[in-house]
Formats: sequence, structure tokens, C-alpha cells
Amino acid sequence: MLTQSKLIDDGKAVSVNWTNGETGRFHAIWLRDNARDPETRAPGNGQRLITVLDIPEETFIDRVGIDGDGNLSVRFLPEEKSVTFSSAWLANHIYDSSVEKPHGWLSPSACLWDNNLSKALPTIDFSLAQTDTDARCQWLAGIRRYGVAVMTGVACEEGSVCDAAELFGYVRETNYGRLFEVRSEVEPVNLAYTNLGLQAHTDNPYRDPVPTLQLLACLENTVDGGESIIVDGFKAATLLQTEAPKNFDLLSRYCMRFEYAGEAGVKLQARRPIIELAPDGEILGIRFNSRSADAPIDIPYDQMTAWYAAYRHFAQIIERPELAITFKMAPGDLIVFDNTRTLHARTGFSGTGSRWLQGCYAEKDSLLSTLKSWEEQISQAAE
Ligand code: NM2
Ligand code: OGA
Ligand code: ZN
Repeated sequence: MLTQSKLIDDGKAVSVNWTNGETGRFHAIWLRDNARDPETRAPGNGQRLITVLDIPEETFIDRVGIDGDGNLSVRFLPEEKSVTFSSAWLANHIYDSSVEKPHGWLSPSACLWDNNLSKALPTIDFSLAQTDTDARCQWLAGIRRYGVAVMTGVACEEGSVCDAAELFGYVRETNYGRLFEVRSEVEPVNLAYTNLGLQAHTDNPYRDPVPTLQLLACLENTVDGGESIIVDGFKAATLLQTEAPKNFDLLSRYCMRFEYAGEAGVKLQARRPIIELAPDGEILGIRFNSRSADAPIDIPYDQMTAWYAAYRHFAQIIERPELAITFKMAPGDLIVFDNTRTLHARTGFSGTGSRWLQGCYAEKDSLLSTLKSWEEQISQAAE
């Protein structure tokens, strides 16, 4: 509920107070653009019916008040248009802050981890995930928070990995297929299809856009070795920034090149930094994969030595044992991780047994959408 409202800046903005003591200023042009009335937003789908050009440039507010429900009502001139804004909606959209976010900030939904998380990884059984929406969504919230989660009880059958992806989104098909078989092959198109160890990496950095989720399901694993390792790339990036801000800048300022051309008719290339930031300094994602790193040619000659030192520093942080969670997947286990954040590795394997994983890619936007709409439903039910 709002308690007070006041015109400021000659009606170019309003200032409001909530019962809980919070305050906020909102610009007239912002309020007009974001009005929720049926002429501004289509009632059914909620999409905006007007463009910024439909709003008079000189828009201001001449009357402001609080209605009986504690919501804000304003009148816009020169349109002579009256609109009400719910107190709760305004509270969720406060932008009245003068603090600049620190360079290298992270979304508040991300919680950094190291190997202390190994006993507390979000875990769910496949059949529970299938039948219990609340349990499934709580598990999805774990992926949003940590960028990784485990599923158990997955059927050891062709395609189960895609069934898991379809619990919250859609499989992303690539040149590797709808799903891909990770096992040792005779003429492998990719080093993943061997018994070699794979250093911690993100997949497909040579793709644009990169697949944002990866799922790996285990069907067989009786070899010596073949253990799985995961590392929080956001944690590694923040450590790099703390230890050597200059190194963090070098890896985020300059583009690396990535390429995959391991099979006939395929030449995938991308030009992106190893640490990708939003223009306001938010860490958006990590691309790190030695096997697919191409020759960097976007770093000035005078910066190349420093850039390689930064690259080495980041690689060393990623290899720190205290950052790694190591486990051996058993048949029926599946891991899903945010491929823009969590790096994965495996140790080499040999011996008489067999190791067989099936993987697929999917996208984080569907996962987050499923989760958000569930959270909205829960909070509406609680009201
Ligand atoms: N596989 C498993 O990104 C990579 O090249 C890693 C990807 C072949 C789909 C391996
Ligand atoms: C991959 C990969 C890990 C493993 O296929 O991209 O990293 O455990 N595999 O085999
Ligand atoms: Zn991989």
C-alpha cells in the first residue's frame, strides 16, 4: 500500500512512499510508457499496443493521488489520460538508485560454489520430476542458483536424456544430432568421443549462440577412471577479478576465437571473449575450451603477452582442487548444467569395462520461463 504521493520536477516525475517506509521516484515518461491500462497493453496477452512514438515527447503529470486501495493514480498531459498503477507492481519495479553496480557483478539469482557444495547439489529422481510440479520447479530453481543439478533414476534407454530436457524445455539439435553418444569411437569426430581426459570446459564455444544448457545421462560406466568433474566458472571469474583485476579485464575486453571443423561440411566459428560481460559489467557467461580455441587475432600485439598471462591465470584457477566437485556417474544418473557458467571435465579412462553417456543441449530461457511462471502462480495462490 502507498501512503503518500507527490509531484516533483514540474510534473516530470512523482515521488511515492509505501507503508513499509520504502520510497521511490518514477519519471512521467516511464510511467506513461509502462502503463497497464487496456489501451496501452492488450488485456489478453499483456503485450504493448503502443510504441514510444505514440507518447508525446513533452509528457508530464498534472494530478497525482492515492486511491482507496493504496494504489497510485496519475493523469498524463497533454493526453489527458488517467491511469492507475498498483502499489505492488510499482514496488517490484523500483529503479530509484544512484549506486552504480560494481564491474563484474553477478545476477542475485546466482549463488557461487566450490567443492563444499558436493554434498548439497540439487538432486531429484526422474519419476518425481515427472509427476510433482513443485518438486520439479524447486529443482529447476537449484539450476538457476548453482548452474548445475543432478537427476537420478533415469531409464538407461536411448533418448531418456531428451525426455529429461522436455520436462522443462526443448532439445536443441546441432550437427551432433538431437542427442549425442559420448563413448570411445574408432575415428572420432570430436575428442569427447575418445577415452582421453577432458580438461574443464564449456561446450560448443564455437557456436553463436552457444547452447545454454547441457544434459549428460550415464548408461554404462564400468571403466577405470572416467570420473566427472564440475567447476563454477562464475566463481573462477570472480576469483580472477579479486586476484588480478587487470587479468579479468583482459579476458573480458578482448575476443577469443573458437572453431570446430572436425567433420566434413562443418566449420563452426565464433568470436567472443572468454569472460563475457553486459555493457554495465554483469558477468553473462564463460567460454573456455582448449580443444576448440582458435588462434586469437583480436588482441593487439602490445597486449598479447599480458593476455596469455591472464588466460594462464584463469586456467590455473579453474584447475584448483578446492573448486572442483568430482564424482563418478552411475547408470541412471544425469547431470544438467548451465553451459554459460559451469565447466565440466572428465578424467581419462581405460580398462576392460565400458563407458557410455548420452547428451543433449537445451536452452536456459525455457527453463527460466517454466520456473518464473510457476513462481508467479505460487505467489498468486498465496495472496
Ligand atoms: N560433443 C560431445 O564442445 C565440444 O566440442 C565438446 C561436444 C561432441 C557434442 C564436445
Ligand atoms: C562432452 C563431455 C564428459 C564426459 O561430451 O562434452 O565433456 O564425462 N563429456 O564424457
Ligand atoms: Zn563437454
